[in-house]
Amino acid sequence: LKRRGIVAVAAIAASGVLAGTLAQGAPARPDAASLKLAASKTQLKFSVSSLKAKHGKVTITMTNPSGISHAIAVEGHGVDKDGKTVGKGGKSTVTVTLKKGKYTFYCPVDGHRAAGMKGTLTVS
Ligand SMILES: [Cu+2]
Repeated sequence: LKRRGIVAVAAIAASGVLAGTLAQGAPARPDAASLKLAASKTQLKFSVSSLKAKHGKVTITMTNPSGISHAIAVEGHGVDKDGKTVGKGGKSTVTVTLKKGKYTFYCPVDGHRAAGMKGTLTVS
């Protein structure tokens, strides 16, 4: 997460768009947030049950180290978007534009959300 954030900030700084803002400190609202999580190797769970992001464009990437296929999806406030379903070693990514509020991230594979493969994404 940290490394990606630095890369994103560096890219923005290189573009010069937010160079002035960055000179005064971290921008209050970065252009895009990049969140990462993983599926559990052994259970129908994610590595985290909550995520936070600033409003705007948010990308969530899930890595799947398990032998069961999983995906990442986001739902709430009229948003409902699924990433692709991936097997062991794969990555599922979803990019959404979110307003402030609470959303649910979950695995859209049949039965997985009900089994506990879900969490809360709080957007501020
Ligand atoms: Cu799943």
